[in-house]
Amino acid sequence: MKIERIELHLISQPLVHPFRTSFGTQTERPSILVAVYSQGLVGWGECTAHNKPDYSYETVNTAWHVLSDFLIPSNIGQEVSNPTDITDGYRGVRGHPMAKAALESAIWDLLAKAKDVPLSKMLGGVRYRVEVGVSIGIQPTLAGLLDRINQFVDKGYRRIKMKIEPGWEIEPIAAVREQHPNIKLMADANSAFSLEHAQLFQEMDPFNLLMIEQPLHYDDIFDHAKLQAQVNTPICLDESIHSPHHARWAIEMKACRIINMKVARVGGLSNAVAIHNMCVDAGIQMWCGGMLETGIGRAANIHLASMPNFTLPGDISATERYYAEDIAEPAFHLNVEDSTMIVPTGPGIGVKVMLDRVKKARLNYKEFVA
Ligand code: OSB
Ligand code: MG
Repeated sequence: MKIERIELHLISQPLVHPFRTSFGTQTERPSILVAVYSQGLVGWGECTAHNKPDYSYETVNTAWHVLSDFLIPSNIGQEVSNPTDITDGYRGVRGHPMAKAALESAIWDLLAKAKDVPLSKMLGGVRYRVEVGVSIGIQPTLAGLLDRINQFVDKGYRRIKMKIEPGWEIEPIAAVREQHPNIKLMADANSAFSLEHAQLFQEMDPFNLLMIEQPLHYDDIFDHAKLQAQVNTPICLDESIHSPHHARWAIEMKACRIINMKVARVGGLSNAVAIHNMCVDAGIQMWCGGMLETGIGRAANIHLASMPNFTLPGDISATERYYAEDIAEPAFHLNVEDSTMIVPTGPGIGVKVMLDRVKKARLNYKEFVA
């Protein structure tokens, strides 16, 4: 099918609760929504870059630039029958995985809709429901943290991820573990520590954490390998894995036992599938990460998490945990009996984008016609 028209919508939605990680606090979530039109169908993708280059070097402005000036011009008017048809045009563009993933995901959605199958089917998904958890930001007080975690446990979440940073680690982890001796608990440092903190991570071993996520530098693999050799708790890499190459290096160097898969971080679903298959062969566990996505990105994440090697609960929470009113319907809810979410069964990502809401939240718009 021919890519007839592409739209970019830059929106911003307030988060229902501020989200603090070691790199900063988010109160508003910008997203670039990419819509690809062909034969009366529309495929949607979401770019998860932030306003600031904090989680990664990409921002909404760099992604807008790379999409508008390089990626879209190389794809508009092109015939596509397979998602990999379009990534050929990306070879000349170094880096910028979040920009690439947004457009590439929209093409996957479009092609799945053209075939009239759910995205999960195109990806080789094997589950109708996926296990999920919730990611809890750094809180002003310990009492506040326990309170917030209890709220989510009461709602039915059975896997809790807590954010850590230097000065907010052992004490809050110990306090949460004391209150919830058996819950699946993990800590995400978002690159806030260095190898000199190895002893601190050894002290975490007795808390029986599911994993420690991205303790060291955002582009490091080498030091993570040294740290993993010194701690019993599995290390999970998030920020450091940008492509199948990085995944292979991390696996061969034994830098981690688990990989957090974010489509945006690895430049698209095709790379996500390649890393998934590499992890199957290497015996590396995976789970689906989150970037506070709108219903578009969250839907894609749920489809992805239905693949066989996503054996650990994902950072995929109910819509109400992020937004008062999201731009896609239906909203996602948690199944309280087993802390799961249902994989949408409609064609493509299986959610309906509410254009009136997109327009209400919109800060910028651009259209490209073949
Ligand atoms: O490190 O996993 C992370 C959100 C923004 C940027 C980085 C991260 C996160 C989360 C949120 O932890 C997970 C979610 O979407 O619920
Ligand atoms: Mg993380």
